[in-house]
Amino acid sequence: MQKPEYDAELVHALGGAGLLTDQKNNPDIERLKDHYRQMLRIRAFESEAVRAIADALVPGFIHPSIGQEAVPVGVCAHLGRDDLLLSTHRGHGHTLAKGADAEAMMRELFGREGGTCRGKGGSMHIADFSIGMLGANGVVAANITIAAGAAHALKLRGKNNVVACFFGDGATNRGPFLEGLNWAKTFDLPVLFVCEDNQWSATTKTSAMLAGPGPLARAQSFGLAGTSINGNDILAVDEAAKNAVASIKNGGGPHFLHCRTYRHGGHTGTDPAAYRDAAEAETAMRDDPVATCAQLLRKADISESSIRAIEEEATAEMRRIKDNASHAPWPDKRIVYEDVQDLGAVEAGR
Ligand SMILES: Cc1ncc(C[n+]2csc(CCOP(=O)(O)OP(=O)(O)O)c2C)c(N)n1
Repeated sequence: MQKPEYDAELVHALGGAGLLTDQKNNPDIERLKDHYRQMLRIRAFESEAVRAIADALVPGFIHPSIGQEAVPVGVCAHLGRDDLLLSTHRGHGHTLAKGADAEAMMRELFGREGGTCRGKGGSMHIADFSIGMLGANGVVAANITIAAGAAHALKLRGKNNVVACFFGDGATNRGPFLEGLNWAKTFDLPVLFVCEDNQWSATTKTSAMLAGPGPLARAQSFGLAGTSINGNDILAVDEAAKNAVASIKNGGGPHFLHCRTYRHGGHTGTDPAAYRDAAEAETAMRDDPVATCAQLLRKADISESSIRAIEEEATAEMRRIKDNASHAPWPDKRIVYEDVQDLGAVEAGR
């Protein structure tokens, strides 16, 4: 499904796509509804994917981002088709928000024909170059240096596009974080680094292994401009991403967005997160991006039935998609030898 276009007249009245003023007091309702829809689509997609694990439909691991939906939705609302995206092991939300076909993604999770990567990659390797999505990545922080490289290519080609690179708080403890940010700032490359700080690195509390004041300070130490925001507040993410993308496109160099959020479930779709303090989880989950957005819609006098209709539509879409994907055929075994880099080695049986 394509990302919906915004109403042209409305966009014109607001001075251009994404250039919204005074969002807090006077939010653009159609835009807010669209954010709500996209967040619910992500949540419904992942809820169906988690159910599909129990149905033995998912051969590999999945890492749901339920609870973190405002970050990809608010950021990707400012990306055009020719802007690029680098994602992580927890990448469904980023990929959907960039406009990927949800059924192709579900087929990919199930290893079926018609999957984003012809069923050969699974959740952690989804890529869709047709929408500028250069890849999820199962190697923590490895996408950061790839993003710097992609942005360098854009700059050398004289393109006025940005690369959005999402990663977790745990990734900021790895070497590629240093390498990627250093390179991006040295050459003033068009990268928006988005740290989704959900406080956890798999089963370890990130604060237990983080020296210094945290990810934003690390980015600032390289000279990057940046901000720390409540990543569960869709308006805050929308506003911060708007400013960051505008600054990058005006030649301001790389930008760092530190988004404080929370992973509602465990590390993977089957992890019960028993290592987590129940009181911490309960408090954090009260700041739910979807519920907060629904509240904003209510405040703007959107009826309960309209709000529910958006939710029901997203749920129905993803149920249908899961059902279709579960009936999709398996790929022809021979395609395993296609799309591989060193075909000579494969053919020689090495
Ligand atoms: C280089 C590397 N080390 C370890 C792992 C195992 N691993 C997978 S996800 C993860 C935690 C990553 O935490 P964070 O970057 O905060 O992302 P989050 O899972 O919270 O989205 C770890 C340690 C890995 N995939 N790659």
